[in-house]
Amino acid sequence: MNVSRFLKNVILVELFVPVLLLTIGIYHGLMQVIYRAGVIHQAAVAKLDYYQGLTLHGVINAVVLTTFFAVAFGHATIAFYLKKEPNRKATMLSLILMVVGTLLAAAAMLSGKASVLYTFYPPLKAHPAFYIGTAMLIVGSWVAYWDWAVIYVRWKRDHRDVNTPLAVIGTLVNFTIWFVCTLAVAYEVLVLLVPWSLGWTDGVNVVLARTLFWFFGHALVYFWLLPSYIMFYTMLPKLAGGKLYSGMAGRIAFFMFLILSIPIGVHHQFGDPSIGRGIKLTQSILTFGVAIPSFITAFTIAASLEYAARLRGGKGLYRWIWKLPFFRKDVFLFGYLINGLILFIFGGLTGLVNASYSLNNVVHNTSFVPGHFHLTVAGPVFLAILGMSIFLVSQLTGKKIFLPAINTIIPYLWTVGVLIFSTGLMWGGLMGEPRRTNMGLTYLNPASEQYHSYWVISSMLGLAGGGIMFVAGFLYFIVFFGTFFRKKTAASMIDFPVSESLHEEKRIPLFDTFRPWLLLMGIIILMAYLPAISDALNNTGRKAPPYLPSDPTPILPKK
Ligand code: HAS
Repeated sequence: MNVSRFLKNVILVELFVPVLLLTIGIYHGLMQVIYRAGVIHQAAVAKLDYYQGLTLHGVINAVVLTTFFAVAFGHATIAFYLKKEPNRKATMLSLILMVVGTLLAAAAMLSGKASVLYTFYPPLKAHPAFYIGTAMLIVGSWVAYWDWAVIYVRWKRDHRDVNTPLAVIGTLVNFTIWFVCTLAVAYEVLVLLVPWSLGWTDGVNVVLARTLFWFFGHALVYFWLLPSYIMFYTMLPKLAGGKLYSGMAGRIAFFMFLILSIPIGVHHQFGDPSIGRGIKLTQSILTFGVAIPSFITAFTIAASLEYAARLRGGKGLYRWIWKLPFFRKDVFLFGYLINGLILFIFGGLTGLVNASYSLNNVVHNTSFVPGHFHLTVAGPVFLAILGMSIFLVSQLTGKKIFLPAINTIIPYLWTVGVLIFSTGLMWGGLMGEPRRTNMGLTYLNPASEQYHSYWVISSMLGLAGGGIMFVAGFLYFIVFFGTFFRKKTAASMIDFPVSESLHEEKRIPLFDTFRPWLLLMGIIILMAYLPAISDALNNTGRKAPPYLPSDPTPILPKK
């Protein structure tokens, strides 16, 4: 499909800006493992301290990159499937808000005035520019979503009896989850944090702020994940040379995410004494519910891959796997997506450990948690972003991929790195290794009284894995920027691989409409969150004194 110059440029900017920032994000990923393994015993390197680096790493990699990518991929998906480009004014407004917001937040972080990590829990306090910038980034992504919703409603009016393409359902489900969950964080930022940060109010209800954050925070992870799911369902079977085993399974999975992604955020607050046990148990059970669409996806995609491999002559119970196109340069996207799926098997299993109300007590706030989330967000999410960004840049600029052989091995190298890294973190976590801690200053500093030899081997594994991930990330930058800046050889276009369905499935209108699902979503959210918010308002306890991220003791008022 041909795309206008306008849309092409917008998508390219939305890929280029976050990938440029990602160079900072990845550098700070490497610094994290170096600090934590006790290789250096300093609070800062090159005038950037540990918590400033961790904030840059989390915000750039997990918030900026993912949001820009979701919007860029959404523009491409809506235009490709509904054959309608987005409204230019809305798209420009969205882009400007996102870029200016990101620059504001980046300035606050780089100047050291917002070392509050990506969760920005009060009583850690950031400069107002950090909160305002993040809010602008989010509002910019809403503008794109509203415009796609209008395009979809008009398209549907003319195609009442035609199934909406699965990729469009996935995109709209994803941004609906995003819109609803970001309302809570917008309230937290605009009503609680910005006035507090400006000095207009002298205290914050910390429990309420955290509850509003996690209303957003866990749904956020599905906002990261669903673009990858769109690729797994609509592209991977085709890339493998086969068909999608069931399109209906994909629809069911997306609508299940719509109703279950938000009302589970309290599973991040199992250790929070202000929230009642009944609510925690309810949200723990709902969390097991949100794993169901991923199990559906696992079986559907595995069946689709087996079908493709058998078409290529694959035999045996498992031997067919070797017929899949793992290292073919022309379908390099396959390598990025399949590696993401393999990592997600372990990411999903460790998520289920976290979700268990009782087991969570063992792993909460230990390095087990980053072990889990690097198998998810640095797994299927990040690999799909890397692969698709190279795919889109090559197609939109009409340029051949730079170093295609290197491009093919990047996802494998990354996967080996993540597996080693996460094993180290999770192993250490089970031995009590804390997360978010510069262990080089204390626990892994032989000169410190707090030296703790238990975590030497696990953190060394983390360092080895992190080093491999850094090399893979570096190679990705070479391929991405190399492709971006080479000579054009073809016309600009978007031509996604499109998987056909293996079976002819009857159209069921319930799985091609949003209304009943939105209603159900609202009911479940109210049931799960009204009691949690009530507890957060009523069991606040004393106001917490302010803290610095580098010191676990409060900053006491001067006498
Ligand atoms: Fe999580 C903490 C529970 C999924 C990200 N999670 C986090 C944090 C992040 C994160 C960032 O209940 C830390 C937040 C912080 O800073 O404090 N998570 C879950 C559960 C799932 C889950 C139950 N998480 C994700 C995803 C993420 C993500 C996805 C990012 C994208 N998580 C938790 C909990 C905590 C938590 C607690 C709080 C811990 C604490 O105490 O602080 C589920 O959605 C997982 C379901 C997934 C599956 C896997 C299905 C497998 C598939 C692959 C199939 C493979 C194939 C390949 C087909 C059941 C789909 C075949 C291969 C061939 C070669 C043929």
